[in-house]
Amino acid sequence: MHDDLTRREALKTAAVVTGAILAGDALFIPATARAEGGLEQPPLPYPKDALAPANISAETLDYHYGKHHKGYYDNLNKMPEAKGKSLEELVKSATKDTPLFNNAGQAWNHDFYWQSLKPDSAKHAPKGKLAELIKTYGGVDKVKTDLTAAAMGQFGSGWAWLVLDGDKLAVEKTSNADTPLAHGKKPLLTIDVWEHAYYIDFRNKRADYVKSILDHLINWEFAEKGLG
Ligand code: MN3
Repeated sequence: MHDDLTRREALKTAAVVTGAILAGDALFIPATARAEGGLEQPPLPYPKDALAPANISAETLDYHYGKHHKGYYDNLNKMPEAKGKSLEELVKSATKDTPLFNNAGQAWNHDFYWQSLKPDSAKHAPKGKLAELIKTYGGVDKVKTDLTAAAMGQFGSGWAWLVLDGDKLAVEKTSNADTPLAHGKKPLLTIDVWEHAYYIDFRNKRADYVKSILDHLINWEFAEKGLG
């Protein structure tokens, strides 16, 4: 854990130098900030056991962050066509359903997913512009109900999203590595519904995993910052 924190501090310093985005204590570094030496998987914004009270175990994060997510970065760094480009550029420009798009989309989506979760976030209600947009949408409970429906309605692997579409909130789902970023929308929050996200802790019970996230981990502050 100490090494993770040290690394995060070093990346924060690098972010100040290169103009990367710091979202509170969390770090979301556009890959342009470190494109020289290839794309680098950002550190988790919390210790690996931080989500355990919400039943997402350190073991899950060992595999999900340490194997699956890392694997997408490793794959990208072996692809000549990815060289010198930021992750966002790759997601927006690569042809869908190619290895380049799939690995870039998955790397980006997971960066975003880790930031979409925050230990003990149930204490924090949406505020400011986000609270206004949610009111127009129909309320926090409607956002949660619709995110649950999107997560449960995604057949097979994919993602459930809260996005800004024009000037309104929308909830949607994407398959496999697809992402609203590639469709001109602004992602605000995401829930990974690939089985690797929940199978260790929840086995086949995707609904329980989604409920645990929405009850305990969904990071409204990150969504607020995403609105700018
Ligand atoms: Mn995943």
